[in-house]
Amino acid sequence: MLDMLRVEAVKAAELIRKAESVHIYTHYDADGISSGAVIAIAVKRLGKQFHLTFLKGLNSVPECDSDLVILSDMGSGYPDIVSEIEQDVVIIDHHYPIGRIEAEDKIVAHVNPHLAGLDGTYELCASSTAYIVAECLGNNEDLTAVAIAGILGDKQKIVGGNEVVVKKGIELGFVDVQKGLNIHSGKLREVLQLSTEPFLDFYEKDAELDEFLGKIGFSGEEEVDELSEEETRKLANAIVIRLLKQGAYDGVIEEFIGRKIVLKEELIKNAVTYTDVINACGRAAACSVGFAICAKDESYLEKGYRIWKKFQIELLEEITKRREEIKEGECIRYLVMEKAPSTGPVATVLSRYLFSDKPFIAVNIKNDSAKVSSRANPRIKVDLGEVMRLAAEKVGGRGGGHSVAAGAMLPADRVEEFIKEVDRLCCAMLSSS
Ligand SMILES: [Mn+2]
Repeated sequence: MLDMLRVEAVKAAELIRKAESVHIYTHYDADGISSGAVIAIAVKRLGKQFHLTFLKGLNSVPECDSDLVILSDMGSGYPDIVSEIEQDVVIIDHHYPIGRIEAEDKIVAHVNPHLAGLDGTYELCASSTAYIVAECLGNNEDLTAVAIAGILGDKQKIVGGNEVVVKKGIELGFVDVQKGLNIHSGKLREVLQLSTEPFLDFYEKDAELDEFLGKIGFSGEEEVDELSEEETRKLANAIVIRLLKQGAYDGVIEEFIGRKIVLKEELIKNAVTYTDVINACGRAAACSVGFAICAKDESYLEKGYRIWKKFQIELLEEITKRREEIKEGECIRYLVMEKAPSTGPVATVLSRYLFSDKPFIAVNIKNDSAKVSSRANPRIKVDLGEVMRLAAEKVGGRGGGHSVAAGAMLPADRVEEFIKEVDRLCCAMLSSS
């Protein structure tokens, strides 16, 4: 099924082999960091030097001296910028490609599942696509484990292309899928309290948590990884009931129940924790720590854990505060914040676990511009990538992304107009579906 994608991956691998120096530009989230790491490690194994730069987005032509530019988890949506790059370019991305890349004096290898007739929204992310390229560069099968951080980080499914990658990791002993729950390892009480995937709404709700634990016969001191099958089942049932009561999207249930993924050779074995730590490093402007963990540099592990815990508590504080500020449009829910520490993670949790019946739009105003994160789920028949693009264009901004997760940037003084347009577009899509 990956044949067409491999054709382009082979072309990318040829460009990488030919290049003397490589500069990788990647996104700062978990998928960006892990895809950047997969490619960087594969390049290093060829004995080549690489530069790695983490970007929030591809806003201008990257300046570099290397003779090959690799864009990872970005590039497909910016044909104008890619066209202006002087060097040969490898794009490893899963965002929907738009426009046409003009490659007059250079070679462009564009490895994107959408261009190979594959699903880039749920079935292949940047890191699993990067793994397909790494596979063409040598014996890099251990990097299947690193790629899992991108799959989980981008909330994709282990089906299609992702499944091919994960299965390879299992076959060769780098990944193990065991019966259990897809939650963090550690003491049950702390795991439930700090969890945001799934978000169980126990943060600073000790009495409620005590009651929850008491009802199913736990003290909270149990180690999650040591629960018996019967205990795990009991816990899972109680969590499902709680999730449904609090308004979670029911698709999240199958994501955390039944199996847990173990990365046998990585510094952090629990795949959920591995992903979360890398994601938190990205959000905390410490991408290099996340990268170091992907590259198995043990000296960064403790720092990574520290960053993660701090990030998790800040996120929970932010959720507690912001859920009171949510407004309702005709067909959407939205949140307008000023100088909030983050937009995407809050929008993700609120839209998945508390308000999953309508598209959710979070706007963060900083100085003159507003950053927008929008979220939906497959039950809501809207294409947020398209909504963000059209609504942002209308107000002099720029937007796009996936159907269930998209974003935009726009002038701060036009937020109101933008929200109205988003609402109108969502209503139109919902009524025509
Ligand atoms: Mn991605």
